[in-house]
Amino acid sequence: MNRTRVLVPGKINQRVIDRLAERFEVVRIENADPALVTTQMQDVTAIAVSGRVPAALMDALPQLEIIANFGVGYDGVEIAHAAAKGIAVSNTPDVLTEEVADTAIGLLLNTLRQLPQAEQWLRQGRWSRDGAFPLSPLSLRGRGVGLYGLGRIGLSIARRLEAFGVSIAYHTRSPREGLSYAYHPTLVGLAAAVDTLIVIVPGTVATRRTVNAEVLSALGNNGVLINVGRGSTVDERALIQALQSGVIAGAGLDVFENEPQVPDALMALPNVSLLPHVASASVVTRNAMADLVVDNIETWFATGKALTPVPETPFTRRAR
Ligand code: A2R
Repeated sequence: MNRTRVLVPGKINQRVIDRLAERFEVVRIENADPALVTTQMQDVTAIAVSGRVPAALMDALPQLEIIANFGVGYDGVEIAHAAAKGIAVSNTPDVLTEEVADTAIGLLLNTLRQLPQAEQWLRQGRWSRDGAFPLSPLSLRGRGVGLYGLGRIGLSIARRLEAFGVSIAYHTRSPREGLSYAYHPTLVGLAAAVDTLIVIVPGTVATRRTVNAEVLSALGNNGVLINVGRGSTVDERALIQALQSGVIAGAGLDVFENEPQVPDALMALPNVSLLPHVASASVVTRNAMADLVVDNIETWFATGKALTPVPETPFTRRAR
C-alpha cells in the first residue's frame, strides 16, 4: 500500500520526524526551494515545517492538502496563497502560551535589572576583585506596562504582570470584553500612556514595522521595549537609533528582523538584553508543539479536519 508522503523542508524538531515516520513516509529537502522538488515528490500531500513555505513551493506540489506549521506564528507561510488554493494550514496555539509568557517576564526583568550582566560580573571574578555590581538604573517598580497584543499569550503575560503590582494597558484592533485593563485604540496612544511596551502581536502586513520612531518617541526616555512577538513588527533601525540617542532607555528582544542575524549595532548597546528566539524553547514545550504538528496531519487524513487550523483556512478535506 502506498503511504501518505509528508514533505519536511529544512530543519524541524526531531520528535516531528520520529512521530511522522511511524505513520507516513517522510521526504526531506534541504530548504523550501521549489527547485529541490523532484518528480518523485509530486504525490506529497502534506508539509510539516518550521520556517518558510513560499507560494512557489506550494505550486510545485500539485497534491498538497495541508501545511502543518511548527509554531503559533505562521508568517513564514504565504497564507493568502494557501487559502486561495484550498490548502489547509495549521499552527500550534495554546501549548506554548504559558512558556512564552514566562520568558517574556524573564526578559523584562533581565532588561530592567541587568541580571545577565550581573551574572557575568560574578563569573568573571569581578565581585571579589571590584566589589558590588553597579546598581541597575532601571526597575520594574512603579512602571506602567502596555501590551501590544492581548491574545492568548498577551493575556497570559498580563495575568503574570498583575502579581507584580504594575499598571496594565493594551492595544489591539478591537477591545477584549470583561477586562479591567485600559484599552487604547492606537499604538502610539498606548505608547504615550505607558513606559514599558511589550510586543506580542503576529507578524502580519498590518503589524509590519508598526513599532516605529514615532511610537518609540511616545514611549519616552524612561521607556523600555520588549519584543517576544516577531522581529518584523519593530523598525529595527529606528529602535537602534532610539536606544543610541536615549529616546528610550532600553530593550529586551527575543526576535529580530533578519534572524539569525542580529545587527552589530544592537550587540554593541549596553542597555539591551538579547535572546536567540527562545521564548518557547524548552524540551517540554517544544515536544508539545511537535506533537501538535503531527496530530494535525494525522487528524487531517483520519477525519478530514485539522485540529488547530488557522482562521484563514477553515477547510475540511472534501470541501476544500
Ligand atoms: O487586533 P485583535 O483584536 O485581533 O487582537 C489581536 C492582536 N493583533 C493586533 N493588534 C493590533 N493591530 C494588529 N494589526 C493586530 N493583529 C493582531 O494580536 C490579539 O490580541 C493578538 C494575537 O493573539 P492570538 O491570535 O491569540 O495569538 P497568540 O497565541 O497570543 O500569539 C501571538 C504571536 C504569534 O503570532 C507569534 O508571532 C508570536 O506571538 O509567538
